[in-house]
Amino acid sequence: MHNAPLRVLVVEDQPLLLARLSQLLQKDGHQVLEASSFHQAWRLFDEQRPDMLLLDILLPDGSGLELARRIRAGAKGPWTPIIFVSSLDSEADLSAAIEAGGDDYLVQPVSPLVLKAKVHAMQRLLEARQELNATAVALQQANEQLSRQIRHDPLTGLGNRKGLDDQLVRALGDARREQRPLSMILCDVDFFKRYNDRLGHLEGDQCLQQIGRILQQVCRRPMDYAARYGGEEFVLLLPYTPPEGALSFALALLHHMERDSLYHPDSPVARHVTLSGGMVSGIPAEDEDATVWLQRADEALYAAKQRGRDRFVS
Ligand code: GH3
Ligand code: MG
Ligand code: MG
Ligand code: MG
Repeated sequence: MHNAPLRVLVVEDQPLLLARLSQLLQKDGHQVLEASSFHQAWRLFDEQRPDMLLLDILLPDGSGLELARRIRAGAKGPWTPIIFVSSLDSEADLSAAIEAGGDDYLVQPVSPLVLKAKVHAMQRLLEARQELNATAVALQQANEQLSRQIRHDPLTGLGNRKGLDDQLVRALGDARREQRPLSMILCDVDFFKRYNDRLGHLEGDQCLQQIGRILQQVCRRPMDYAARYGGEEFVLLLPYTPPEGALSFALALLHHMERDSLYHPDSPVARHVTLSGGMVSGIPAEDEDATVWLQRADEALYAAKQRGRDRFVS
């Protein structure tokens, strides 16, 4: 329990009572703001956002009950404890004050000991609430991090299958709504089993990482999306890209692979690691969903493999 000093707004129209309450609070280390009318109190509350209120009921220009209701109605900011302090002592007054939004009620003349204990009780509640808020913020951050992680491939830093699935559904919807073309390229590493067999799985992983970097270089526009779809399969999603655009993407990719991909010790088609790819482009029709597009890309990829690999087919 820290009992950190609070900024307390004391609302009381009788100068002697106001001075006494302020004194008691200051003696316990709190900082006091003073108001002697409804309107002054509201203005101070609005401007200063105190941590707590000691609130009189009968004020020359309004009722403390109304002030409490107004504070509770504008409950955007953090919760502010309100302790009513009044010489009114009937059950009806007490219950009306609590119903208006008060958290506690003290009858004048106030006992210094009781006031101190009541303020401590409110401090405990304030601290519990702060802890809850901190937990909620931490939880939300953990949630955001998790939802990023589940769409992310740790090996290459690209999106993963889940990320691609989400992105593809969104991109198909956007393209259909805006009637603008979308392109998708499904790539598969050629003879990758041989690469692993000759150089080992670790080298294989590094090769996949290098391909990931090449794909990121090729995807220069912010809306382009690259994912590792499976073991040695990758997908590029290219919004606003007609078939000709996808083709020049594929050519750029072939060029980058030739220049930057790793040496393949056992490939019948080239000295470097190569990709084959299947391309799908166009404005998606109503009945074309993600599965249909992936199927078409897979068929084109199969054709690229059949025709000798190290090429892209649409
Ligand atoms: P093709 O040209 O027909 O695509 O031949 P391929 O050898 O690439 O195809 P195949 O599907 O026979 O083999 C794919 C290989 O990819 C098998 C597997 O060992 C390797 N592979 C898949 N995921 C990973 C991975 O995460 N790391 C490594 N190092 N290898 C992987
Ligand atoms: Mg009064
Ligand atoms: Mg494969
Ligand atoms: Mg392969």
